[in-house]
Amino acid sequence: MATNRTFTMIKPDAVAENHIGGILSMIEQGGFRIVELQKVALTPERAGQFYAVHKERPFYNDLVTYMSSGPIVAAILEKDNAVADFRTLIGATNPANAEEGTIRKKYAKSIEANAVHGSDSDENAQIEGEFFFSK
Ligand code: RTP
Ligand code: MG
Repeated sequence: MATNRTFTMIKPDAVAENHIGGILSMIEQGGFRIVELQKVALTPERAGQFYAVHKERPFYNDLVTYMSSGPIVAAILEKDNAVADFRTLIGATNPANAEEGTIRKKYAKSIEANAVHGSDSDENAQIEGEFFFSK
């Protein structure tokens, strides 16, 4: 089951600019089924917890400030090969390097305000999904 699921967030910039519908539409068009969906605001503490893996990175404090700057949309998605296929659909972290047809190419504004999150492994998809949606 877990191998067919991934976790995503629509980040604060994309929510603020009314791109929830456009992004969810690209996700569904991409063959993903939305299993869970929730709009929620992260406190700096929760955002810091979510991205704790990046604690030592130079962009960590900015990232926490950004991710708690406004509501996000969290979702669990289902599809064969979900984690890898979703990373392909969202495109490169830096939108300058994102391919045509990807969510970040269309909606990301910068390497930080890059519209969406996608889990990077089955294990993290499980952990991140449980961070928002209790089992
Ligand atoms: P995500 O985890 O959000 O799906 O993004 P990702 O795997 O493509 O990138 P990652 O290396 O995990 O970085 C997490 C998020 O931190 C912000 N970031 N800012 N200023 C910078 O150089 C920088 N680098 C990364 C982005 O919001 C990135 O998505
Ligand atoms: Mg990542």
